[in-house]
Amino acid sequence: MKTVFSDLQLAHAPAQEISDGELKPAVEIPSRAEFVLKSVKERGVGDVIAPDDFPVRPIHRVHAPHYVSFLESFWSRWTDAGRSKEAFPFVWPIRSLRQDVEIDHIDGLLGRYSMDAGTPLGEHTFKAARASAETALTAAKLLLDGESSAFALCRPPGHHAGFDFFGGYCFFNNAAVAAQYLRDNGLNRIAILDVDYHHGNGTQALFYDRPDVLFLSIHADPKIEYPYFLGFADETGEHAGTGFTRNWPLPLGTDWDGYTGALEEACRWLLVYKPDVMIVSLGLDCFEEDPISGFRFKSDDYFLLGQRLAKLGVPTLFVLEGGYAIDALGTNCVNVLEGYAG
Ligand code: SP5
Ligand code: ZN
Repeated sequence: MKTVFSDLQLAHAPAQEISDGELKPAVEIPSRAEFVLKSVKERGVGDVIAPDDFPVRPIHRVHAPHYVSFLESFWSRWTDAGRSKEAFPFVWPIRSLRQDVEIDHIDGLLGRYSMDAGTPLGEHTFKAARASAETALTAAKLLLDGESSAFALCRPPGHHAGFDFFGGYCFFNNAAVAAQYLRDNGLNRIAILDVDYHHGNGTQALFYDRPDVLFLSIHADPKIEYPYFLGFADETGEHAGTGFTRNWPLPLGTDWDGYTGALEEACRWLLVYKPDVMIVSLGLDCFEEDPISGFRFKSDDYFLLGQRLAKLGVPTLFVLEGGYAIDALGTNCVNVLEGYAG
């Protein structure tokens, strides 16, 4: 299986994040990607290739052009305003505030275009996020060219980012950009299986009313875990997309045995849907030692996950999402890929 990776993705290097009422060292950091890359090379997963250049169009197919421009121009506007450190949003246009005013102040814009205060933006965030999306696009192209699987080593991750907002360490929704690209290049049915510990709210929202992209997500119960406001079992799609979203919220402490029931149900939906390609939003934060998560996967369980997905017999694009137990991240990730490859 080929891996797609770009060094530009390392340029987004947040120092701190807001968590538990404190500024703490950021967990979504460049070494995540470096550890995964190291394991991919050491364990001989396959060739590692750099992404192709893409026009911005495939990103605009998923994200509002004004949102893309906001990210692109962010750093110069931020520094023009006299700021020099990484940025955190701190005000949002919620219910009783007006949603319809045109914002021009950079602090207002940060709130307009975000969902949380836990996602720092820096000088190189746009460059890295764009490279991350192009990494996913290049991997998608490998499948169009006849490969039966590919691994997009994406960073920053993507599944919390939506049409016009960032959050949850995500800026462009890499899996969604890849899915739309596959649709735009002749494939009819795409399934996204999101196994990140957190619900993929951005991905779900992007495809909620569409039957051509099935969204399946297994994650920590949003009653007690980020992102809190989406990912409940009664969210199953709307309009033409009714029935094409499925959510399996699971309790804190879930281990592999507790997970397999939901995974089997998701696999049943996948077999019924018969996608041309399955995209796996591959978060590795269900791991027992993940510093911000509450599931109990062991490293060996990730082999089993890869093996189970291989049994579906569907061309598969793996897109890296979360996972913050840095030391084990490469091992866990390549365990999935090896389990899949057999
Ligand atoms: C892609 C991805 O996995 N994004 C996750 C974003 C989670 N952001 C919220 C983090 C809250 C951390 N709370 C710390 C709990 C442990 N004390
Ligand atoms: Zn996550």
